[in-house]
Amino acid sequence: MEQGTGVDVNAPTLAGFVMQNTKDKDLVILMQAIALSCKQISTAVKRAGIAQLYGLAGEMNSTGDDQKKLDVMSNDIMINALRNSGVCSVLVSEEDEEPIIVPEGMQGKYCVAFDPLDGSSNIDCNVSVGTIFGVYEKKEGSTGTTADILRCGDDMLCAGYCVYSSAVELVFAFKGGGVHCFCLDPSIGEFINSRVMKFPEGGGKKIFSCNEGNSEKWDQPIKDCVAAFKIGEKPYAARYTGSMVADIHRTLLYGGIFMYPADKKSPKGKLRILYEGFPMAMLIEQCGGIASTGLFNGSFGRILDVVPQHIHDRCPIIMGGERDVVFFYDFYEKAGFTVPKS
Ligand code: FDP
Repeated sequence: MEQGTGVDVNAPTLAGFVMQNTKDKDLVILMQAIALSCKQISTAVKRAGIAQLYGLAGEMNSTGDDQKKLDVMSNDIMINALRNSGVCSVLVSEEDEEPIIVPEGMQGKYCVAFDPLDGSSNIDCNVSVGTIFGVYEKKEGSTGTTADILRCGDDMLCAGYCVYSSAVELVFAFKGGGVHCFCLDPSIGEFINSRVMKFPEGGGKKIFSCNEGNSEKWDQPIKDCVAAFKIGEKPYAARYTGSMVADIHRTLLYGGIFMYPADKKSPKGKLRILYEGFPMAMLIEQCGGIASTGLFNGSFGRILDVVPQHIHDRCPIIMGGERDVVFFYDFYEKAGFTVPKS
């Protein structure tokens, strides 16, 4: 910090961090494009009331949800930034039915799946929303096709999210590395490395996070597990914003478990694999937690092992600290299922 000025002449910026850790200039360019998008989306979210951006755009997106004006704008922001970055070949967005193949002359080695504005049902009431992304490297010799991105989560190179809240924080990890948080410093318009993310020692706060309105359709062991969260001398606290980014951000920082399980009506759950399940699973695992599908197609597996068949495929999600996911597994074990051993 330069004395008396409040200016850090050696600010640990996102670009500097990526460069130092990877020496990959293309990845620096990619992260700069994502960071620029997040800054623009954050500004749009903040000005939504003034700029009349609340409300529906009048269409439905690829997965059948009503599109909000901010959804459409955030999608345009991401696509423009990534397509023009020169380092991407295939883009998959929650808002677009088909993958976007970058024109040949502008292609680069990365493929990005993203949800430009997740939690959009919360936009109009000013609850936190976010952007989620997962990055793959194009297969050798590929000219950029869907096959470059329809791969298991373990093939992802890096992943992250940006949460638009009282502060704007971008959280991301390289495969196999730690999880780092960058806070947007509005005075210089840059994301600055602010903290390392890790599950609290011992599991942290006992919090469960799910849409209990769906409980009638859940398996009996999930119903039993959630009932058990609520009893005893020190029951779990219930926290659910309905914005995955906000719920996962809290889970990583405070501890607890987030669940969007399969149910009788939706055997694949609700959340999308490529741009919700995979990026969050990578961050949860690298923070020391467990990211499971719960009971899915007859068994329990890691989310990162799933191979999506379609770009908008869904999978059930049970993720959080080890203490709490193991607690969840116990109810299936008691019901006679074979569950993973940690
Ligand atoms: P939204 O529909 O508002 O965009 O998949 C999107 C998502 O929000 C997640 O962010 C959130 O966790 C979940 O859906 C909420 O679903 P429910 O409203 O069914 O609880």
